Amino acid sequence: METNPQPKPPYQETNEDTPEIGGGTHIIEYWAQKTLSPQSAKLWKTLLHKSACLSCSWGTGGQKGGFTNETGEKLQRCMKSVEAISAELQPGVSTHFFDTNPIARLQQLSSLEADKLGRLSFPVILRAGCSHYERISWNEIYEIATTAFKKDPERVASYSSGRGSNEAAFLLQLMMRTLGSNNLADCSDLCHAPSTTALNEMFGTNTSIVSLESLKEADCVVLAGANSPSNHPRLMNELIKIRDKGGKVIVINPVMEIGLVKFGSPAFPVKSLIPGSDIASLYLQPIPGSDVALFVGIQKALLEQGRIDRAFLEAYTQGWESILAQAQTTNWETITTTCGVSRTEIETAATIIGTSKRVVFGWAMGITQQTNGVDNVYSIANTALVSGNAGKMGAGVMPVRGHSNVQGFGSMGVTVKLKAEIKQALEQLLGRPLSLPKGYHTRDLIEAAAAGKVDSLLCVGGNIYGANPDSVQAKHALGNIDTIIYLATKPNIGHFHGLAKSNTIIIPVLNRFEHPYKTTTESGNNFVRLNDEGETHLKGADLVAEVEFITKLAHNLLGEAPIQWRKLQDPYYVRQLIATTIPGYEKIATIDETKAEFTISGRIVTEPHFKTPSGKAKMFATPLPNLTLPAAEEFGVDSQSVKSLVLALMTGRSYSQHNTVVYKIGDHYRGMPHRNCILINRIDAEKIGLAAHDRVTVQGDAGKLDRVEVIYGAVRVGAALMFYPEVNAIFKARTETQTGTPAYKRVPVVVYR
Ligand SMILES: Nc1nc2c(c(=O)[nH]1)N[C@H]1C(S)=C(S)[C@@H](COP(=O)(O)OP(=O)(O)OC[C@H]3O[C@@H](n4cnc5c(=O)[nH]c(N)nc54)[C@H](O)[C@@H]3O)O[C@H]1N2
Ligand SMILES: Nc1nc2c(c(=O)[nH]1)N[C@H]1C(S)=C(S)[C@@H](COP(=O)(O)OP(=O)(O)OC[C@H]3O[C@@H](n4cnc5c(=O)[nH]c(N)nc54)[C@H](O)[C@@H]3O)O[C@H]1N2
Ligand code: SF4
Ligand SMILES: [Mo]
Repeated sequence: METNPQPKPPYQETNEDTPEIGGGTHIIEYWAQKTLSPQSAKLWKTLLHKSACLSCSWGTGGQKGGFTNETGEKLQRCMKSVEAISAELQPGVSTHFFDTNPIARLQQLSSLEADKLGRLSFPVILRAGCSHYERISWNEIYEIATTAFKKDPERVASYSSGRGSNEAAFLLQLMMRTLGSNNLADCSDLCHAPSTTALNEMFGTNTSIVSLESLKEADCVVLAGANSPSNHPRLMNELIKIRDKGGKVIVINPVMEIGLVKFGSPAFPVKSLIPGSDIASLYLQPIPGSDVALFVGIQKALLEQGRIDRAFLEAYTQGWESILAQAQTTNWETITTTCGVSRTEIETAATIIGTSKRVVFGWAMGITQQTNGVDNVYSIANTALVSGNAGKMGAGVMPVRGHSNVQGFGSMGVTVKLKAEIKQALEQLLGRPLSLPKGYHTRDLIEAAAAGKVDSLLCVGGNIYGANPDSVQAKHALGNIDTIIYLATKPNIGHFHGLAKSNTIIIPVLNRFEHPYKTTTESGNNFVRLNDEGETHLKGADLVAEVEFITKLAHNLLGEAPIQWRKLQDPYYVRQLIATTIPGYEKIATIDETKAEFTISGRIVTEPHFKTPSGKAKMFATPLPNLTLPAAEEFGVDSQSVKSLVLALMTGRSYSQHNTVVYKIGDHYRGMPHRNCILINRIDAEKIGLAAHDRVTVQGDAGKLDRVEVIYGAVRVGAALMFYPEVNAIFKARTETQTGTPAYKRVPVVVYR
């Protein structure tokens, strides 16, 4: 077994093109270039607008100004936010564009090219048998949409992406549920659904139990499966401050991400920006998909070191006996061969955790996008509990969430797993019982559509085509749906490949800083932001607000009783409904007057009393995963005649994209010059005689990509990394057993020349 002893990891391979630190002056150059460009006046206006950042769930912005975080600190706006805003400030797509470009040509566009077309500015339709999208009137849109959603409620569905507002999300689920449909697929199904499920079982809450304020009191953070320097840049400021005060950061990631080793933050221009601040005190590089083994190992080492907090377990938790028994009986050999991390390293991690006073455990997609994602989260939370790190300030479990308002969508009930309390409140509102069918989450929706069971689909944002595995299947499945309506700000490849059988409609919408009224959003730290009114730069464009579209459609479908949909066109009234139906959201009722942004009540846990029926945290044992990879022959490659390598491929984001939207083709920090690259370890490459920059074929179980450039990187032996959405073309969905989340972070592939 190739293990990875600190302090000199063998996997710290870099190439000549990678910088020495993450962040750094590169960020400032980008800021300068954007903020001094012709677009700069609009950009600054938007940055200063009182609304939550469009990009990630860290939740910067809001009423105290665009640069403020949830504890009121300034200088918290990162470059990713500028990237997102700049894209939204592009000019509109011209009226002639769709007339002159047939769908066949649009299908040639890359994700970057599709986004660069500009803002969608008028509604268009692609009718069955036609070669071009054409402009469509609002009357016809509502006619088609009303007919489409009058169908059997089990055959209609929605998909959403957490970009919109709480108000739009609430209305979407209210409309669908009033119709009798529970088919509320959401991007969180592809993302943090395993966190939601696991946290709910263990703690009786779906979200982080740590606030930003509480994180600041930690003296140790364990960050697993998260590339935060790129995806949640302002979390880095907190890690820098924790290191500065003598605290520790343990990073768990098969890839040595440079920004998690050293990060130069503009928030500390003198001491951090240029030299860079140390982030990881300990960097562990497990085999992809093996985190359960690593965390069971940490539990075992805590046990052996006498650092289990038994008093805490006995008083505040249930099921701890089986966790300790598992740690005791699982032998070291099994643990280290499963996760590929040495016993010494695991023991070092345990010592750091066991000797710290307050530890926060954070994680993202490396943990959830696995077939055992729920177990992964259990194993992290078990480790927190056995070390007494929950139910006090400065400690706890913190899923680092995705889209800027994805958590708000879940809170509003956009999920197939509706909370009993919300269901009851909705029943009261409707004055009748709701008998809800099981409902399709995103993967079930794709499967149901492929089987011809879906007639109509409303997509509130996102790119359901590009985000799903097996692009051929996704295209075929969407092609079986009669009517698809996309509400979107900008064109994406899904609008050109995810085409319905009869009518595909793209409706251009206002974004967060353009609405004619106030809206709200919820951050990953459970903080509700109020977004002020704004206006769009797209003069003369024909845009609609999501709230307006949904309420008009709902009115056509459902009339004015018992819900007065037309009144709900003013989101003020939606907030009144949210206040009475969504637990913890009471304060939203008065937010228009008070302007007081707030932490949702009942979410942050600083006392060892949990929201489970017994008040105790419930622990679940976590079987170690069996992580074999198929032989090359199983991909149809003859390993006798072709030199090949089977690897566990992690698929994710480059440093310059937001999900399926690519902003720049290269990844500066990983030294990957374009999208068609594979990051692998030199040791693996040399096994089959490959040199850096050679071109290879990467093949999965659904297809292959050719002429992929080999990039040597600090990724552990046996693993590799590539970018989505492009790589979604080559593999079928293997999914998390409880939530259907695709295992995007452990895709078996074969690599050959
Ligand atoms: N700029 C920017 N910000 C974003 C996004 C974006 O695309 N761009 N997307 C938003 C969304 S929706 C989300 S969900 C988040 C995503 O945020 P992240 O989860 O940080 O994003 P990923 O690129 O999926 O990277 C996950 C990390 O997991 C590691 N990893 C892979 N497999 C394993 C494993 O088996 N174990 C462990 N421990 N680690 C593993 C990878 O090496 C990588 O560093 O970011 C949000 N913020
Ligand atoms: N292989 C692989 N696949 C993955 C992942 C992975 O790590 N690897 N990650 C998964 C994850 S975590 C996620 S969250 C999904 C992301 O999946 P989605 O959320 O479905 O996709 P996005 O790329 O975020 O959607 C981008 C589009 O949203 C629209 N949009 C932007 N702002 C707004 C707005 O304000 N309103 C409306 N209505 N539309 C707007 C724009 O048209 C833009 O093109 O991808 C998943 N797919
Ligand atoms: S950390 Fe996230 S929320 Fe904060 S400014 Fe950056 S992208 Fe926006
Ligand atoms: Mo996500």
